[in-house]
Amino acid sequence: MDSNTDIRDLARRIRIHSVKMTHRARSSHIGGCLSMAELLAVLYGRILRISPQTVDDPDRDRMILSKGHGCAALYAALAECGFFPVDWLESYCDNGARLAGHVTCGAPGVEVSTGSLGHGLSMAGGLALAGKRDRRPYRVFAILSDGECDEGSTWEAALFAPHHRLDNLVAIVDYNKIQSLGSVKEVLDLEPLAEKWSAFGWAVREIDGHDVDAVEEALANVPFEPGKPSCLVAHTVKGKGVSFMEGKLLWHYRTPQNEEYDMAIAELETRP
Ligand SMILES: Cc1ncc(C[n+]2csc(CCOP(=O)(O)OP(=O)(O)O)c2C)c(N)n1
Repeated sequence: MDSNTDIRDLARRIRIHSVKMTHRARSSHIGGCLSMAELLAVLYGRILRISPQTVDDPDRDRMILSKGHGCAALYAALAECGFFPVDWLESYCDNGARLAGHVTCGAPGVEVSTGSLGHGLSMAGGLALAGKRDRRPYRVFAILSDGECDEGSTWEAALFAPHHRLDNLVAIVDYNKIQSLGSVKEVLDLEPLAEKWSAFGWAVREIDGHDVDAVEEALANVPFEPGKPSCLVAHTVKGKGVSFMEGKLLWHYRTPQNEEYDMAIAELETRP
């Protein structure tokens, strides 16, 4: 058993919960939950200096899921890591439940509400600047979607962070190449994406976002350069882990139903 078997298993459980939650709630966004399972597993399992006991500690690391429509995966990661009971996941999207259909403050471990895309990096930059000014040791991580890299507010934050030398800030782009109504290439091509972040003054690394060893090695070594914010461009596959969802635009909005649900769960439970 290699050292990251537990993290791969956490990623698998995040995927299984996400499929179950999306099916039960008849909701959307399963593809973008599945693409970032390893990113969340490595962050919560290995990297973040936060635990259920330190959610209010001023020195805790902050993690902002800027692509807030992927909340099922975040809630699953938090539940699996003990921030709240796993059975809360069954109330996902219920009227009045704490686990609403976009990331919502109120669930233990959630820092800020997100879901209106394009705001997460600005909030993360503000928290990182406050940390520097208050001489606090915490780091701020933000997971962005590639769709958010079409938004002006993201690039405003991208300008701001190097200007303030925020080397306590890490942007992780879940680069799954598919948005809600088309591929990134068709909607608004981002290439060369890593070079763009680099030109804005970030220290950038590119990895396979499903390779937990590579994700851990990168995130354990932030800042990538002293004095600069770090950007990790994580190449991922939308729908990863469920073969009939992988790379398919359909699974941005479609709810897995009946036999689709059974097939997805069976594959996630048995695939190595
Ligand atoms: C400001 C804003 N505009 C539109 C939407 C509706 N919306 C939900 S998800 C999405 C895009 C999905 O693609 P991407 O952002 O790349 O996410 P991922 O593929 O990682 O799920 C859009 C436009 C939104 N949530 N916020």
